[in-house]
Amino acid sequence: MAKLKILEFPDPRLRTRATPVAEVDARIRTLIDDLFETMYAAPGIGLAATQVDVHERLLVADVSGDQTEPHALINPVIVEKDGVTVTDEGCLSVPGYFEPVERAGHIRVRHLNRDGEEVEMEAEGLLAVCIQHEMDHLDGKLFVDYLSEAKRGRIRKRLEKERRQQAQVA
Ligand code: GNR
Ligand code: NI
Repeated sequence: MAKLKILEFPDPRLRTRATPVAEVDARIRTLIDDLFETMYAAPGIGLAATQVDVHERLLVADVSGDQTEPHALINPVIVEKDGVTVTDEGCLSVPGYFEPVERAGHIRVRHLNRDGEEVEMEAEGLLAVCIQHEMDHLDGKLFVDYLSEAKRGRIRKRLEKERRQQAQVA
């Protein structure tokens, strides 16, 4: 198992559109294990492969709070969505910022599981929000894209400044 480095906004690699996983093999299962380790260590409730600079359609999520409900979704597609919910979202790639984002409140997602089987799952509440947030990452989209350009610009400036200061002491 390995903890991976998480890319941070405005890194242009976060804008990459991921391509489908061709085969669920040992490499993909190792990547899933590493995504869980990285997500739990952060700590976070979800992580997309895009965030660790792997541009394949794969995400993990666990909103249980005690690491008891791990979900790994490969090539996910939303086949049904309804309702609207607004959540204060954060992102491990935008550390320190939380802003309200509107999402569907209930979704049905078709995907491959870690055994390569095509399955569907339903999600609502925070898990539904998290899966939609992760699927956005796979398309190169971040929650800050739903905010005003002014707000996104301020966040980008502050994160760039922090990064420069970190580089000075490192
Ligand atoms: O840890 C995370 N918390 C979170 C809170 C509200 C809405 C979405 C999320 S996902 C985030 C982890 C992350 O950045 N996943 O891409
Ligand atoms: Ni995120």
